[in-house]
Amino acid sequence: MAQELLQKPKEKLKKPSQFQVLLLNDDYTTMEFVVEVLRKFFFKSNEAAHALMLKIHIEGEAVCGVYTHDIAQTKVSQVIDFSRKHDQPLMCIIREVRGE
Ligand code: TYC
Repeated sequence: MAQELLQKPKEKLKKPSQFQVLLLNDDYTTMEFVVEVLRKFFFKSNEAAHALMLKIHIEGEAVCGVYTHDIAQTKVSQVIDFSRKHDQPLMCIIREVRGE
């Protein structure tokens, strides 16, 4: 048998890359709507959603969750679809977590 077949495979399993999902501040989306989005798509409590909404309002953005790429991208689509259906300009983006 060829030597390579006798060797154990090198167990180099990489952790899947992680992606932050962020909401961005704007001047038009209502605070109530952002709280609803944080509860509905990121499963935040009412208090946590309110605190996070205020952080975004003051600082311009905040991380709402961290996921693998497919799930992060799905969150972005869900939030943007839901927002446009309700005539809100809310923006949601993903950002890769670096250096893991
Ligand atoms: N700045 C918005 C307002 O004053 C509220 C807001 C918060 C909008 C967070 C977007 O991601 C956001 N109505």
